[in-house]
Amino acid sequence: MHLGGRGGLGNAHYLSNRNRAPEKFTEGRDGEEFFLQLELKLLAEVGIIGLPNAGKSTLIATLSAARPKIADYPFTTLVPNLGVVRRPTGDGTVFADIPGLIAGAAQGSGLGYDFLRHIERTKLLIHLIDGGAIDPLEDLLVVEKELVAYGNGLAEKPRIIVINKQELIEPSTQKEIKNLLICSSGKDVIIISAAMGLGLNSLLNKVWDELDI
Ligand SMILES: Nc1nc2c(ncn2[C@@H]2O[C@H](COP(=O)(O)OP(=O)(O)OP(=O)(O)O)[C@@H](O)[C@H]2O)c(=O)[nH]1
Ligand SMILES: [Mg+2]
Repeated sequence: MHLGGRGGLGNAHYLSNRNRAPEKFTEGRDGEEFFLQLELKLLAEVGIIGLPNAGKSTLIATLSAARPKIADYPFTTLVPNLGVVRRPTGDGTVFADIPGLIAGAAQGSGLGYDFLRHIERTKLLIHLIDGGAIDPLEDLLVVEKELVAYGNGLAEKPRIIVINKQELIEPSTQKEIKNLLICSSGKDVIIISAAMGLGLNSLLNKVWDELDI
């Protein structure tokens, strides 16, 4: 960025009755040059976080008019997607789907670190876990560890834990996973299928409840 310096005084400034043709003037000052780094943080009220492939983009696509890329491989989402979700009152609430987090994200691994700062200003996190994963509890812990490592209050932010891909899991296994996650996190856990549209009302009711605190 370049800021011009103060202008000098021209000879007209020194014009007087006694000096009708002044030759005096003063030099202008040099300008200043400096670099400014401006950072834009997204303004979303709700952030959707989780490991790659958990179904975060599928969820925001189901809940809003956002149409992010969805695919069966990790790191499909490279930049955050915003979507507006309608409340029962008709107001819109902005949700952000951020790129998948992996172990070490807070130290710069994967894509998630750059985007963790975007959720610093959200009021609530939806922590999505693939219920069909080999070890959903481990998946919960990996992301929780990153929230703690990143700091800036992310670990203390209100967070709803959500198991996704319900229709892929046997009902008895659903209960088992849910109990494990409740015991580990001390929080209530909701099961949904973002792809089939199951459990979304329960999830949204919880979101609106939490946002009204
Ligand atoms: N069976 C089933 N598959 C789902 C569900 N939700 C998402 N998927 C699938 O899971 C895969 C990953 O979905 P995405 O929405 O791209 O996952 P993501 O969490 O955004 O992934 P990244 O952007 O890579 O972090 C896709 O093949 C989806 O179709 C679900 O409820 N049930
Ligand atoms: Mg995605």
